[in-house]
Amino acid sequence: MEKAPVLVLAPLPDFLMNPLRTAHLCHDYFHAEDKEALLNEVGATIRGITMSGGSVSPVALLERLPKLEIISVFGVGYDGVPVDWCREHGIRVTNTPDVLTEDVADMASALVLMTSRRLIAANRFLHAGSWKQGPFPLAHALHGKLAGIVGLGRIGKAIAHRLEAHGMRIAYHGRTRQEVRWDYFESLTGMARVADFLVVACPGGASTKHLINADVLEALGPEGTLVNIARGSVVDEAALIAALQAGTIRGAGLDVFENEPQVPDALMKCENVVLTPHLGSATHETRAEMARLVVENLAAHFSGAALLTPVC
Ligand code: NAP
Ligand code: 8YV
Repeated sequence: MEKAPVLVLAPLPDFLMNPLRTAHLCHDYFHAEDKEALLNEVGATIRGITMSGGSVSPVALLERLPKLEIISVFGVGYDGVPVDWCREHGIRVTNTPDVLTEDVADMASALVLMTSRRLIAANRFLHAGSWKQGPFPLAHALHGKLAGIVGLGRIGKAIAHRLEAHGMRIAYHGRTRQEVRWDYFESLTGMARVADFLVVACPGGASTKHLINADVLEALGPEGTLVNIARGSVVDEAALIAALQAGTIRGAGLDVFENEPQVPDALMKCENVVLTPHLGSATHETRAEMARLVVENLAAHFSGAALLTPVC
């Protein structure tokens, strides 16, 4: 059978690219020096796209691919895909839900622990030999504190369970109230006002852009900490930096940033932050499962079978 031509929009690991290359005719758009020449050469033949959760497939690019049938995202977040446009044009979209939930929730709860107990600063303190001069300053307890989850979906719920195990109280904000035991806040600012930790776990994209703005950060207040494992676009990064510098919030634990892999110097210079380079799902086990879903979704589509994890 002839291999279907697939355009690769992101740098993807070998354990994903190897099976993709075996099954399809892969064209590396991400690394192509002359992207225009590549599109002119193969654009009219392309039937599939693969990309990561953090990458983008703009309409202007998709319009150059008249035979495109499917976009298979290596990630659960598909805010980089114009899903409504794809639906209108009969293009299928798949993602990798569930298999990464536990790892991403682990990362969120690690950021909560690391910010509350100031583990990075403590590690630096010990390595600098400062312990001999005196003890590291006291940090803050988690038990009894309130974690407000923004976006109580698959990952948000897994975070809530972990933070409960640390003795924290849980509340959540989203567009809809759910049948759960935790308190619902229709108002995000209202939840921020009472929360000790605001943990962001909603999707990215236009509808959540800068949901965490200066007003929400002001409501979180000087004893509050922001943790974001969702998307950088959800947080107004300039407002966050201003709040961290002024001490109008206590700290932040961030796995995602507005303009990855660029992280503003001003943010990196803040003492009260823990920053990780988008590592939520970055374990051997989970990335292998994500890769399997990408490969199997494409295989299912091109063999006429039902998609495993369709978005549309
Ligand atoms: P999910 O199950 O679809 O949950 C998303 C939740 O967000 C839902 O509960 C939804 O509830 C809520 N939500 C949607 N729009 C909202 C809004 N405007 N305001 C507040 N809440 C809103 O998705 P998931 O599997 O948990 O994944 C969540 C996100 O995590 C992904 O989209 C991705 O961006 C991010 N992620 C990051 C990493 C990483 O490596 N850091 C890894 C995986 C995923 P309502 O519909 O009731 O509002
Ligand atoms: C990945 C993610 O880092 O699933 C998502 O939405 O952001 C992450 O799991 C990414 O998609 C792989 O590059």
